[in-house]
Amino acid sequence: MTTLTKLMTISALSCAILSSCKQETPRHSPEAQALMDRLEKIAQSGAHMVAHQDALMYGTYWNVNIDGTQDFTRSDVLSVAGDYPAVVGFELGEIELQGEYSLDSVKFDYIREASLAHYNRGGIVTYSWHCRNPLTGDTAWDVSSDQVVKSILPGGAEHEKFMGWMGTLADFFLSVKTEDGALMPFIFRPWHEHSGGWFWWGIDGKCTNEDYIALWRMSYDYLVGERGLNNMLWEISPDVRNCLDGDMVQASYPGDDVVDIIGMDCYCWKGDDVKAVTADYVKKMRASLEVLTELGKKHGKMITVAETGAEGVPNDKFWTEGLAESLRGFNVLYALTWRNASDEAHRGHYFCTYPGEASSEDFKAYTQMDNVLLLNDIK
Ligand code: BMA
Repeated sequence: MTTLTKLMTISALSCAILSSCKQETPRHSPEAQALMDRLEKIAQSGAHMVAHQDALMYGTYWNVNIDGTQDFTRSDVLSVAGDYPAVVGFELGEIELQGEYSLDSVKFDYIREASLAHYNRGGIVTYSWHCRNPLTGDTAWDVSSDQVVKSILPGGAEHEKFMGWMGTLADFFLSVKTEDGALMPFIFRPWHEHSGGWFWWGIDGKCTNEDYIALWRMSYDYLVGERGLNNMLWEISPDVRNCLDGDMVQASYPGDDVVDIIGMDCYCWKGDDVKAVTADYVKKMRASLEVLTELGKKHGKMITVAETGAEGVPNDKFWTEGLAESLRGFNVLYALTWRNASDEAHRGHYFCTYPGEASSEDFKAYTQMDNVLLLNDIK
């Protein structure tokens, strides 16, 4: 080999090495890393962000799909507290069916626009996905078979079909672009409440820990590795039921390399004695947050309350006596109250407040506490 040929071979080899490095998707895009840094600062401050599901799509007595007010400026939190929630959750269930509307009758086009509107105002977006049952075609709550996850893993009969569903989800994510053309950074929270047995991906009888981990990692490999979606932070959020079980979280944990945030879903249940019910909720939240804090430390992850609230807010002091009391002293990034449904069929299915609602004054007082952050507080 002449010196020249040697040099050419070496340079071809280093090009090959470099280009293979280039093809490997970095864990986080610069925008996702900036979001991560921003969130870490907030998490360490001891304050937590107010978060509300579908906040810009509808509220108890309004709905962008119906009212035609598609500038996404309305929110029940804004109407009561004078500012938007810092974090807005959006639900992508049924995007896999390739229709125009989500399972909650929200246009996907509006979800994209509202996400960007919130992002452009300085807010943070999180997406959940109540994906249909790929084996039966029924809803996410169809737990008639314990073979669903197995059937969509590589080699399973529904694998191709399910990857097509993931493809549609990826297409949506790839369409959410900021003004400068970058993919909008966001938090993705798939396969949630997996500690229960009410979703087809639940480890309580519907799928094994191993298959759950395989599902998570397959989702990650596809969305990030194959589709290049490294603009998202991955959040896992088991349901606490009586109290978060740390061993359960460990056994079903997909790995530090594919998780950025560990959250928990914890609701306040119903009962005649609203004060006693609130006290139970506080107890359950605080005990679970102890466990979550330890898990967060162990894995070096931020922690959140990914879903919470009391349906119909029966205690008009729920916010100060329930939520604020639960979070006191913990370093929680955000607490997301579930949706305020607007349709007649779901009347009473609200978890936050709205103007004139019995707990609205208390909600306002809660949002005025020093450690509670609305949108303007995180800018
Ligand atoms: C549930 C309920 C349902 C809704 C689903 C997905 O908790 O609010 O009505 O369809 O979340 O958003």
